[in-house]
Amino acid sequence: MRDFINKIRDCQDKNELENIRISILGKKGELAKAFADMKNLSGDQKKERAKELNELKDIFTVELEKRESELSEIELDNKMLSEKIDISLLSPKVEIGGYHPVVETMNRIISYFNNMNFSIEEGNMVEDDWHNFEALNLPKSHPARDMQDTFYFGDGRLLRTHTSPVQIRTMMREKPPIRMIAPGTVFRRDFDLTHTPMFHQVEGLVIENGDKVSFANLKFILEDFLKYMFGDVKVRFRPSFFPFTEPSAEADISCLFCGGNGCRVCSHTGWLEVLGCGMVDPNVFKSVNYENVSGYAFGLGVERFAMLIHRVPDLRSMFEGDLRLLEQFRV
Ligand code: 2NM
Repeated sequence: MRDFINKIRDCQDKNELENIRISILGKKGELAKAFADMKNLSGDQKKERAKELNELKDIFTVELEKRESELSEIELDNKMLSEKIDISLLSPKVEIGGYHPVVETMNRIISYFNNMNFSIEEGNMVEDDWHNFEALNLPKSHPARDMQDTFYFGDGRLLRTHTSPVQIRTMMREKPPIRMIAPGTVFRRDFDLTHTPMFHQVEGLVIENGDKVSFANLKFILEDFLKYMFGDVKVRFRPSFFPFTEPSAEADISCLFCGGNGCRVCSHTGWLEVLGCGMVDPNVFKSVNYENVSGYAFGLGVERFAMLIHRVPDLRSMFEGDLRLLEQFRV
């Protein structure tokens, strides 16, 4: 009997187990034989033997069922193992893009003036002499109109050299009060270490009826703006000249590289020039037929802002599309 139990427990295969079952419990199996052999026994012995054999039958049945379910489990485990799919395979790497530093800086500038209730105006990159120069008090002999600086199409059209024609068109389309900025691409025939033939500007214009707008208003908003853009810097205004403003000024911030002590970047002055501004020249108002108004205007180069904010030393890196630079601006 021990032999049969061991045989069942050692069995590794369901078919073999079935054969074992038949050899024990089958019609011609060992138990059937043992029952048949009882015919020679006397009444009491027969009863005793039958009880014994029935108990054996129960034991074998339990053992067989136990082994059967063990083998089923092993079979299932093997099946699962052999049919396993490796879903851990890596999918192709997804490259996530980001804004170019110039666009990001432009968006930040726009966001400041948008919050200050300025409208965002756009115009055309292809302009005419009147909107780009004449209306802005740039006399015919002014060096900024020189063939050297402007891309001309030869038919009276040109690529705008600043976004100021947008201000002119806005002033002619609307009437004061005006509170606008003009962000956009501009073009100049200039290409060296610090100049590229295409770059980006944001110019701003505020006009009110009467004499409500003063240089103090200009100073306040531009100082606030520069601190928003550059953080904890000092701001100063220096007298300057532009044909379209009078008086004119340039705004400097304390050098971001040396904190104002003087270094190569700020030419040992402690200051960095960041924008031009002034009170709109009366001749500009004459061009657009405005009377009895006051206003200020300003303009800045977005590439220069982006370079200073991100401490990028070479302007050309803003246009090369080098991923080693751009990857650092991923969102
Ligand atoms: C600057 C500096 C100073 C300016 C002037 C005007 C307009 F159209 F109102 F006359 N728009 N932008 C201006 C003034 C631009 O850029 C350095």
